[in-house]
Amino acid sequence: MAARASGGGMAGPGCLLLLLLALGRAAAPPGGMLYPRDTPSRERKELGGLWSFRADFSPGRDAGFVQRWYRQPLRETGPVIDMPVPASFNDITQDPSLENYIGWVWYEKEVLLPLRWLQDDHTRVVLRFGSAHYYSIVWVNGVQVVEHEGGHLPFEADISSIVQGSPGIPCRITVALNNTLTPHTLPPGSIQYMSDKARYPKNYFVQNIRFDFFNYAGIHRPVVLYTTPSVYIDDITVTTTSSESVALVQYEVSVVGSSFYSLSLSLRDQEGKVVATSDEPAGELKVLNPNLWWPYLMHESPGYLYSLEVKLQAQAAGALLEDVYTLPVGIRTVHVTSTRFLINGKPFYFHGVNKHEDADIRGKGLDWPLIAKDFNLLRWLGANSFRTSHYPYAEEIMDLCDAYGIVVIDESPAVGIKLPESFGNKSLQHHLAVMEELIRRDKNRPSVVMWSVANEPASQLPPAAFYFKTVIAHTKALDPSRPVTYVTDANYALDLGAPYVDVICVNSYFSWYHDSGHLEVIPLQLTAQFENWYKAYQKPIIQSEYGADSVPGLHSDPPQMFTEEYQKALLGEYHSVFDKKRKDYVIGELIWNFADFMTSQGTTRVLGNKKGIFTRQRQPKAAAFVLRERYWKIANESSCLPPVITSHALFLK
Ligand code: GCB
Repeated sequence: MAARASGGGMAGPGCLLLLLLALGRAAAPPGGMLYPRDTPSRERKELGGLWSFRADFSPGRDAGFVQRWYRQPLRETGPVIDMPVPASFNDITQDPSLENYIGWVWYEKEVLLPLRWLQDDHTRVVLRFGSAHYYSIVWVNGVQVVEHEGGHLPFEADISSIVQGSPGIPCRITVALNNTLTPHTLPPGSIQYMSDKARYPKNYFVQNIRFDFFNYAGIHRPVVLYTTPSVYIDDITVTTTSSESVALVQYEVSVVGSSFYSLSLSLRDQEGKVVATSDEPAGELKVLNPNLWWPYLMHESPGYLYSLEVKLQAQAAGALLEDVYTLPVGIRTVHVTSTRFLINGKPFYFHGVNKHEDADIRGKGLDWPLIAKDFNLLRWLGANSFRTSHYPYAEEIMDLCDAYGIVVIDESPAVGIKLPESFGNKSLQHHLAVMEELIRRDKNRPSVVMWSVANEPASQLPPAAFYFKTVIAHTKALDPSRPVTYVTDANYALDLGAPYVDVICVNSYFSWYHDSGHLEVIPLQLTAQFENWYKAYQKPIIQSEYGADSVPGLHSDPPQMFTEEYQKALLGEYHSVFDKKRKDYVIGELIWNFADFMTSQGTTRVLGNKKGIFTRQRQPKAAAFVLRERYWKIANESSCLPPVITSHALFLK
């Protein structure tokens, strides 16, 4: 895709230098970062709602740091507006300069904590952000507690010593957030100053990006405060293997705060019956006649989850502390052969979608009605899988994939890596740290069957070979239990990273970006695409993107580009080739895209990308019905269920 410029603004050149210097932490921050849950020993408090907000429009975008806005309530340092959390800030007001803002914005929330959290030395209070895009610095009562780079993964800080020192007064949380992308961020971007004074105002600059979605920014996912005892379960890692009659759940528990503790673990089935126990920090739980975790439409009760309850007892300064954490566990295996993708030993065909976290008004902010609607649409469609294009999705979404049996290709935010400078050591170190954060977050999820380390990097450039060899080897070392891929652009004849992936994922847009309007070339070109890739690598192939834009309500027969008929006809041509090749080594098809989504403005985008089979408001276009018929047909052919399940299976769960 061509470079895309988003936004425009005026600021002194010095300000961005300040930003670039600030960005650059390489290692993943420590800690297990288990998802905060209410348990008998832990409480959580949601901080969603309206926060105070100000974008720093000072010429250097640095007034907040110069004047130290974090030292007092934000309203005392200038005007503030109400900003919802979670949400992107871009589409909340009528102000175009906020929609396209680049630089530091400031958020603040004051919250009163329960006294019982503050009076007990053995209680740990943690502040956690599900995600904030892109670079965050957080203060509590004026004291900096955490910095985090990256817009799609959680981060947290132990704030006990700050809040316990001042019980009874509200705790003030201040966040400075910067959405500037540089050649070394993920995704990368660059700032371009427009120095031609005849054409641009003084100090004018734009943010250039080479990915095709709007660079929404803000506190995108839930912010919570939660407690644990001072000796606590920091992390749990689970992997599973199974035969027909016995499964083994290998686990490891890590504890922080003391070396003197005892553990008790029990694995319960969905009826609450204990099926295995242990009191070791690491080991194997044996489950007889296991209920396996099956994908949606492959079994009448997909997404079977056991509960692993971990109880910790420890002595600390004369007190007996107890911590309890319960982790959902799905028992399943994943294997890749040269022609097949096997889940629990059975061939799995990905018939699914690519998505975005994207909607009117809230942008990329987590929204429960939208999440519920999307899962209902996925199941209506008969989709058994999706790829988290092009960044990790919210943990709340991933939880539902685990529970409903929706299979996930879990993608890192490495999209739009096109410039040689984004393949250097600084970018590489950051990419490795992001893979660590992603795997730490999602390693226990049965729905995640493969890691995707990037989308359409310029993998024909010489540094790509070393770069991807390193990222893929690191990913496999972190998680030997799952295959790894990255998603390649069919246009790159030479792909230097492909030798290292387990599955070839390829995106192509025949009769759209090439041979526009000529649907008749698809059979030839798509067949050649599959045959060439298979001949070169003998690895199974997923068509990880294909599609066409359609403006809902636009019609023409014979089909013309941008009509609903053209989108339908293009899909039909692709499907005939898939049907031939899925007998051999093609193991999946993921439509681009589930729904229309917002992009930067440009001559090829009409209020965003219109390749959705649903509109941005989640209404079906004609193509949705084509896909629905196809997916249910494939499900009926390949499932282990009695033949002819209908879409009423939707109501099974
Ligand atoms: C692609 C990209 C995706 C774009 C899509 C398009 O290859 O991976 O992010 O949105 O093409 O519609 O151009």
